Amino acid sequence: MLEALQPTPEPGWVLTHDGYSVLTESAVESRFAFGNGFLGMRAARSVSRGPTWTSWLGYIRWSSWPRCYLAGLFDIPNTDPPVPALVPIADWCRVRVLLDDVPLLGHEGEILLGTRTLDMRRGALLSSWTHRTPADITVTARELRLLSLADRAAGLQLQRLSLDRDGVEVRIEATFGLAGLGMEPLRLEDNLGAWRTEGTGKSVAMMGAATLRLDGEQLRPERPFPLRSVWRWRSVAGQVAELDRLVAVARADAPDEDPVPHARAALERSRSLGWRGVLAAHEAAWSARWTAGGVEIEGDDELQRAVRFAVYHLTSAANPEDERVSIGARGLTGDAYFGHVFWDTEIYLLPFYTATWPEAARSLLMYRFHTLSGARAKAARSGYKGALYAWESADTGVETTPESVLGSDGKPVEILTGKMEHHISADVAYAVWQYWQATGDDDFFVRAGAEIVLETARFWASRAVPESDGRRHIRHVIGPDEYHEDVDDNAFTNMMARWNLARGLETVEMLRSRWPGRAAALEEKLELGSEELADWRDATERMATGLDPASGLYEQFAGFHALEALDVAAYAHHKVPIDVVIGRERTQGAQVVKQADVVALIALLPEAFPGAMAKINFHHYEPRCAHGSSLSAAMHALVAARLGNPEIALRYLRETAALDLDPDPNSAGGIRIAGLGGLWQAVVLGFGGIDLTGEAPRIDPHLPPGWQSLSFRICWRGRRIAVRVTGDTVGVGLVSGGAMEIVIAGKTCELEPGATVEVPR
Ligand code: IFM
Repeated sequence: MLEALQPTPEPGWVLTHDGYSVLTESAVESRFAFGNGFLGMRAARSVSRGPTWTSWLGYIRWSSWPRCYLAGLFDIPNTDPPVPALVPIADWCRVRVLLDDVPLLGHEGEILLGTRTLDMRRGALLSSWTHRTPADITVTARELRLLSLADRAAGLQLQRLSLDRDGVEVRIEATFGLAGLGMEPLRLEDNLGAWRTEGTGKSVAMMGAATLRLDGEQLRPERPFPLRSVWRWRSVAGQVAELDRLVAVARADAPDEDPVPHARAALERSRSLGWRGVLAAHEAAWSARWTAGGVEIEGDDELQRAVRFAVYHLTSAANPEDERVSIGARGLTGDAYFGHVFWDTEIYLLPFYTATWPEAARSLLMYRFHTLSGARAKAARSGYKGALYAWESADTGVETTPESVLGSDGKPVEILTGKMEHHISADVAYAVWQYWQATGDDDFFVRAGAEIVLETARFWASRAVPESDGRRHIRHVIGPDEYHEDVDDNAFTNMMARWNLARGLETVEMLRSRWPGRAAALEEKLELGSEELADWRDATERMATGLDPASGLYEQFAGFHALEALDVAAYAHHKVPIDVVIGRERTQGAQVVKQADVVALIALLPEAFPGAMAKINFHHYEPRCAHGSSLSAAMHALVAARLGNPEIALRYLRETAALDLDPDPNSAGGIRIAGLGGLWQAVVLGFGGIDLTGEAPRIDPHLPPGWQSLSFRICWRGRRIAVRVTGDTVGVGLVSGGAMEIVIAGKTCELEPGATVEVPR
């Protein structure tokens, strides 16, 4: 077992945290979280943290927030307002150690060593600690925990423990902590637990199988209670106890479905492999993902580590096998935002999955297909046609944004994003289109994607109202810049809407010419007639855009330029967001942007910024941005990199990297995964200069000074391509798939299977 507990030796593949602080523990637990898109687990200590059930936190801080999440397991808790939230499942890694009947607890005695290591290469959390108890017994232990990427229902825990004393009564309990919190028990027997959510009628089954060996000899457990194995022995100094625990988890979404047989089958699979087999399969699955999605930077260790951390969490968050779930704003690493799904997924995460893991991208988009009915209902309820996706979405696609939250003064603050942040509908359509372009997955497009594009286009035509000035306007919205609410003609929203309408028209044409049967069926199902299509055309032609043709500048929304000019940089040193410093009212009256808005539009629709327009708009809006969201810096980095401004790009990239890698207490609620997706985009799409939107991929890199090389792989229409950019050359190899064309630094090249082309930069 000892070998399995050793971290990958290369320092660039591991993150290490020593010690323990009540102030940062929760953030460390997020940062070092591990998962497989079905299950996610925070990196809380498994042994010595003690119970964590206190509820009143007036002047006491949480030190630890142990949580295991199961994607899609939503229920509505007793909160006000009542919005669905992920229900935690049992903490299957909990181990209690009692020495002479005294529990080993972190806040008692002295922790001589306490190190957690996130082994990103192996997708495993490793720990080692040495704890001297008040009775002067020293316990030394090492641990590995993982959630299998090879079999998403499976988890594994290995623990190796020894004492420095003879004659101590040792008692080890492998339990399931917090079991059934917020759910009603259905079954509790032997090594099986099953629970059901109270409101939504979903259920979860968990099974465990634990073995303990003492100096290699298996010890018989006592089974005093379901889901608890207890071993006792009298210690001999230096004697090694090795615990291995397999766990299996299954979810059922309907009240008449039983998850137990699925959990049982999963446990059987793991048992037949044994823990070594489970570990080996998991490591092989991670290795395959690193080959497909890894990014290598020579010449910048800090960003190398950051991009690896990003790929680690992005890989841990997705599940290509489940079309009914998507990725929440904090993945499965924390409670913030209750597991809700935002535009973050389509705009910040999808590019990574589309380019490196198309199966995962497809599932995420299918989630939007399965939640179309929720989006249709929201549009209809708001008086519009087509599909208006929920700003915050859980499992059904119904809008789940809380209508108000408590402000710092204890008074409720109305949340308008659920009512007004409509660009989400175009964002979903955008991701569908990007995926389809890059993968050529016609089956997806014809079966699901086209309907999303058509229904969202239909929404925009009903949303953009013709007015007496001859334009169609989209009033009363919130753009990505959420500091300004209830604005008219947000350029991001209107331009994305126009793009969505144009793709809707293109979809109709394409379906009619390539898949006439499907076109007829869809047009009939959606009752889409020529009059409506003419209206879409009119909306694309007459959409208000806020563009001043003389200056080339888009106005972020109608009236933005007339707001108070503010020296945003003067507030950069504050630890809290600018709207807290200057107040909500002043923020709303000022030219201060919460996050990339027009700048995000430059990234998404570069064709809307010909010639010098991209630079003009970037340099206008960049100084006005206060980066009050974790999504912002990465988008600025991407645009700056594409514009060939590596200095600004690197600055924003380092800011993004710091978000969850630095000891920032804001990570306590989970890692900010959109920032991580943005980081990958800034490196690969920005510095790497990848563009997968055309009939052939284009590569136009902008390597920053100091980087000797940048290497990564991407998928394109069934092929896998390896890219290596150096200061002088761009090398591209076709790793798998048939011959293709690729445009490298403006030069069209033929790529043959197995061959590499190298083009001078
Ligand atoms: O979706 C974002 C939004 O753009 C800014 N606030 C946080 C949300 C979730 O990450």
